[in-house]
Amino acid sequence: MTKFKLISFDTCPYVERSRIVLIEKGQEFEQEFIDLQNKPDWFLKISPRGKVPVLVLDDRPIFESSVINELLDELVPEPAMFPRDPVARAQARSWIVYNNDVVFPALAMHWFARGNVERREKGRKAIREAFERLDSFLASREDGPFFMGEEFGLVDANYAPIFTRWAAMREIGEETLVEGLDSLTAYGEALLQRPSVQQAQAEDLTTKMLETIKFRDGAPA
Ligand SMILES: N[C@@H](CCC(=O)N[C@@H](CS)C(=O)NCC(=O)O)C(=O)O
Repeated sequence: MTKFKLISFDTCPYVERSRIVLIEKGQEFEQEFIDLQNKPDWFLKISPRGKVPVLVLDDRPIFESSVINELLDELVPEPAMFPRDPVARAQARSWIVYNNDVVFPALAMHWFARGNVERREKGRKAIREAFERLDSFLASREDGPFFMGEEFGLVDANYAPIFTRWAAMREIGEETLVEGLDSLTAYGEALLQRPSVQQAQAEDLTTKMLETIKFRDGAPA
């Protein structure tokens, strides 16, 4: 029996983050996929916000991807995915909060604009601003190729789903959002080469993303 059970949704980027961490930690895990349009009662009981991922560990549910990932790093200490130095660790957490609170909401605004041109434009502007900020941090660090240096860590698991969705952004002509941002582009390439990032992504993710964007575009605003 596997120790970890992840309540999942195929294309969810937050679930993808936890899958990356479980793979990096070499853990076998079970996944239970649920229909987010028709959430089962048992799920609503263990997920106060009705969101995936939820990690179920010995019948104890943990929600919020960032919390799940820190827990996994504590439970399975090797390979360590957070810097040991407390200041660097705090810095890593800060950039995770930045991604959760700024970058992902901007991406979601763009992807789910539902044909609302003004909303899509607002999302695009917010993405570009956030990307410029990330690029300047990445350009200022002393070593790479990952966010906090040579080692792949929790910040990287947090940011990777942006880049696994980038092929879909290219398809819809949004590749200019990274234009001139060389450090961010190089960082994205390093993430996409990571085996855990490749394994964690949903099959046919690009096609599914494009369908989602199209479906949302057709839906009433
Ligand atoms: N802050 C949460 C966000 C999770 C999230 O938004 N998950 C989406 C799917 S990608 C979800 O479950 N949405 C269902 C809903 O909001 O009804 C995390 O990091 O775990």
